[in-house]
Amino acid sequence: MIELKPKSLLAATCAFFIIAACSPGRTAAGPAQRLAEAAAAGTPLYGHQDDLMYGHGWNANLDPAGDDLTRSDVKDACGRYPALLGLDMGGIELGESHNLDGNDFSLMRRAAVAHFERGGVVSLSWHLRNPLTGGDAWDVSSDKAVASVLPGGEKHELFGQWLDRLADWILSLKAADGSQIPVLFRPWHEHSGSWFWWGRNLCSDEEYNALWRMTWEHLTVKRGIEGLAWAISPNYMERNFEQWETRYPGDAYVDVVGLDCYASADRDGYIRQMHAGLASLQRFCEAHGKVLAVTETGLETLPDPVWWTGTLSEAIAGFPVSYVLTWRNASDRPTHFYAPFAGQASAEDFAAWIRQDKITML
Ligand code: BMA
Repeated sequence: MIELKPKSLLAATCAFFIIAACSPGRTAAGPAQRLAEAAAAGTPLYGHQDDLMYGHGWNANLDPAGDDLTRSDVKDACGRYPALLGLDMGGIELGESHNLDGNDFSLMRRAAVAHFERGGVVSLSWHLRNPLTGGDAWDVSSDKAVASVLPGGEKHELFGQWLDRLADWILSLKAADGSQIPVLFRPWHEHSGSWFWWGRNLCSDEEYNALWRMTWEHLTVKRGIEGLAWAISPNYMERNFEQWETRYPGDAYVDVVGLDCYASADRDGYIRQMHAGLASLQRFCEAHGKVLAVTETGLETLPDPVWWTGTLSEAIAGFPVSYVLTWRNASDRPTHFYAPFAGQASAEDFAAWIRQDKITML
């Protein structure tokens, strides 16, 4: 959260110069301010999920201690790292050593630190287990899961432990100078759909909003995590997309409002959905003073060699988006990737898009 109250401006300005002078490789601004500036300047950050963890046919987790976190499919393709690194915390709640996609949490910590020290923004999503059924995030067999973790619910205490494990990991993200690394947190995502246990048909408006506020209170107030910015990301829906707006915890709990919307072979359909979704969220952001983003998108397997300049560029043109994140390049599934790698069909076009649309990279 950023709060620019006049009385704190002088202190904030002094802090900025002190920190900036000490840390030439990165900016002092937290993620929310950094993203707001990128949106205003028309220079969105490019983000890639799990970029430093693994890629098409390689995996840093196979030698976590020996890995120096310099490899990236995107860097291999265009010579530069994404400016935003997406990581997923799914599995931390159970105290597991690896997340749901096989990432070693210790290596993820090193990746987050390395990315921050290079000048990047770190964003955390959370595909956490279903606390009521013991199933995964996609287990929608009960519509009582959200209610069960709220105060008075049978899993409330357990969920407090889950939040503490998450908080412990975030609090362990320390820069070289010992300061807390500020991150963007994007929980309870795609809540306009009904495929996660916190989705539309699985809880009421009140329950969803209470879940968000409880998460916020726990991490920000109880555990005192500094510099945490919060992103909410409804998935695009053809019908009644604006329904998501009743599942919004309030302006005090959110910094970034982003769209999750994936492409398909239907280019025009994707562009139409992106335009409709972003126009709606842009209105919302303007009314609520929030920062707009494309929190998840991409075309799986990137078969279109000019997808970046020919489709994505048109899909976001004219919208003040602060960042655009494409999903992960799985190391163990040859057709599950959303970013170019060296020699991939769209690699040259990706580099052209970066230049053409003034996309921020590292
Ligand atoms: C999905 C897929 C899954 C993955 C999940 C969480 O979209 O990539 O394979 O487990 O995201 O990262």
